[in-house]
Order: sequence, then structure tokens, then C-alpha cells
Amino acid sequence: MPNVSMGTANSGWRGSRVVRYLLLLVLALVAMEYLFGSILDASVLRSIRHLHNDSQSSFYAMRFNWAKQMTKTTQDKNNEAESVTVNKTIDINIDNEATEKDNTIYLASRIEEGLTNKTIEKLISNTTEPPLPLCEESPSDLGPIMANKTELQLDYVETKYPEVDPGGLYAPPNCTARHRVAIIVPYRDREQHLAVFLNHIHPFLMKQQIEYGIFIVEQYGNKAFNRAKLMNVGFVESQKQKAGGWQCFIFHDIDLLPLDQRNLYHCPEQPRHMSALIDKFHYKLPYKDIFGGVSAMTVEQFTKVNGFSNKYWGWGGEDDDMFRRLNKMNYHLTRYDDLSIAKYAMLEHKPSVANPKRYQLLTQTSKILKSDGLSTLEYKLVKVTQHHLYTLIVANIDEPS
Ligand code: NGS
Repeated sequence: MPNVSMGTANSGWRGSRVVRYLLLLVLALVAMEYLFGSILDASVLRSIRHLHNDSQSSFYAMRFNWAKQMTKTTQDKNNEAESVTVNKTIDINIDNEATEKDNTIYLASRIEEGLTNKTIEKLISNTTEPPLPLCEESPSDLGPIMANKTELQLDYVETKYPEVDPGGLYAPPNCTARHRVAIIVPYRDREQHLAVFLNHIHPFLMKQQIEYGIFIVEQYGNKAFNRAKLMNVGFVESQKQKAGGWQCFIFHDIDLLPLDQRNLYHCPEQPRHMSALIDKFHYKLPYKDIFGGVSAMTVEQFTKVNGFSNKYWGWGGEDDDMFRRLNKMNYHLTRYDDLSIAKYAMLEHKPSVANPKRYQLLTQTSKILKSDGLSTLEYKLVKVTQHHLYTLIVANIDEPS
């Protein structure tokens, strides 16, 4: 009997011990779950917080830009050029500290796992601040500036202007820009000019509080230079790079540096010739109808005239051809009333080889306008690369088109 009672007492004691162990186990599980959950949450939050936060970090701008590029690339996986763009931007990112690298890997792996565009957009849209006020049409502190023509190393210039996003893209940080402007620069073998041009043009444009991108369009191969066809390529390719597209195009020789910030890089109602007065020509307009050097056209104006002619190989005439196209389509060339605003400095270079056919071509402009230009443009895109201060578009334009 005592054994029985002892047994009963023992089993009662054992029973309550089991209950206590069970309780402890449950508590431990709850604690582990709590901790485990927190760890998981924290890792996700750390990555997302990186997208949301940290406005002091200049890396933020790059990452944000990269995420935007990712969105774009997932929309068009067949476009090799855009993939190149993304790779380049990732290269820039992975130079940064380890945690940022982890976050890049995290985001990249999520994208590989098949994260949809929508989800990425959601991550991005969560970062969107309330809309900023509109920028001023013409900021009040603009005025004449000097041009530094001294030789510079491109690598050095590329280390300047951290406020510019990869690809030479910029939007004012404190206001919403009124103008979205693509600067199209035809290019070949002028690295010296490129460095001086970028060093001058970025601070000049930032001061005007516009949203802009610098597109250097390089001719591949050895055929005679075709400035006008490169402009057409720049127009088409830069539009592909910009969600919603650019509204205004400034076609810009690389050897011209604007000397007055009041020379606004916008597109007025009629096409504007910007580079009226150049130091090399003693600040005198060479002739009334000149449309070369730097000129501004809206998307509508440029497409209505079917872009530039593709037929001008070698120096001269292609800008006069554009002048005729504009007249033919009932546009008229404009300049600033106060011409002193339109002053430029020209960088030294060897004279280019003139196109002997240019005068003959000019006699045909109005007849062939519709069958020569954007509508018949043919080229092979060699590559598109985002450098810090510019997007480089290399194109083989050898096809006669
Ligand atoms: C004209 C050219 C234009 C050129 C302008 C100024 O003679 O293409 O000179 O050139 N027209 C013809 O040759 C038909 S500049 O001295 O600024 O390089 O833009």
C-alpha cells in the first residue's frame, strides 16, 4: 500500500515535472521563434532600409538608379545594350563596402529568383518622397562664365561631380525640373575635348535646374565622319534610355563651350540656334541662316522634319540641310534677342576634310526629305556604356541609308 501511495505521489510529482518541462519547452520555442523571426525580419529590413534610408550616402543615388535600371532591363531582356548598362552600374556598386555588397547580392538574387517588375517598382515607389515644387524657369543667379580650355585627364574629370548619376544623368535634387533635355554629341577621336567639355558642361547645366543626360555618340570604323547621321542615332538611342522619353534635344559639337548660363538649354516653340557667337569667329555670326555648332529642337520638330539627312559624309552642309528641312516644314530658326547670351568658346583642332558633294546634296533637300532621315536610318549598335559623366553610344553607321 505505502508503495502504492508512494507510487501515486511519485507519479504525481513526475507528472507535474513533465508539465513544467513542457511549459519550459514551449517558452523556449516561443523565445526561439521570436528571435529567429526577428533575425529574418532584420535581414530583409536591412536590405529594404538601405533603399529607403541613408540620404547622406552618395551610394544611395547609385543604388536607386541601379534599381531603376534593373526594372527597365527586366522589361526588355533582348536588348543587349541595356544589359551592358546594368552590368556597368553593378560594377560601380560592388566597389563599395561589404554590407552594401551584401544588399546588392540580395537584390540581385531576388531578381534572379523572378521578382516581378511590379515588386521592384513597389520597392522603389516606397522611396518616393512627396512631389517637389517646380524649378524656376530661369534661376535668378545665372550669368556670364569663363571657359577653362586647359587639357585635362578624362579619368580625373570622371572623379568630379558626385551629384551626377551614372550615364551623365542629372535631375535637380530640390525641385522638379520643367525640362527633360538630351544633349547629343557626335564624337570620334577627341578624348582631350571630351574631358574639357564634360568638365565645363555639367556645372553649367546643373545651374540651370533642368533634368538632362549627356550622350556621346561615337562613330565606329574609318569611313568619313558623318555628324548628321550620328545625331540621328543619338536621338533614337537616347530615347530608348529614358523612361517617358526626352522632350528636348540639344545637338552639340564637342568643341564648343557655352559662356553664359543664361543661354538656357531648353527647347522653345521654334527651333533655336544656340551657338551664334563664337570666339574663333570674333563673336560674329558667320551668316544669317547658320544652324551648326549647337542647336535645339523638340521631339516633335525633329521628327516632323524626319531628323537630319544621313547622306553627308565629311565636313559641312548637314546643318544647312537641316535649316532647309525646317523651312520646308514651316518652322523658322530663332536665336536669343540678346545675342550676347549666345557666346561660345571653341577648342582647337585640326581642320576636318570637307565633303565635296555637299553643295550638290543641298539642292535636293526638299525633294528627298521624306526618304532620307530618321525613316531610312540604318546602323549597327556596337555598344552602350554608362560612364559616370556620360553615356557612350558606339555605332557602326557605314550602311549607306
Ligand atoms: C558653312 C558650312 C556649314 C558650317 C559653317 C560653319 O560653310 O556646314 O560653314 O562652320 N556649310 C557648307 O559647307 C555648305 S564652322 O566654321 O563653324 O565649322 O557649319
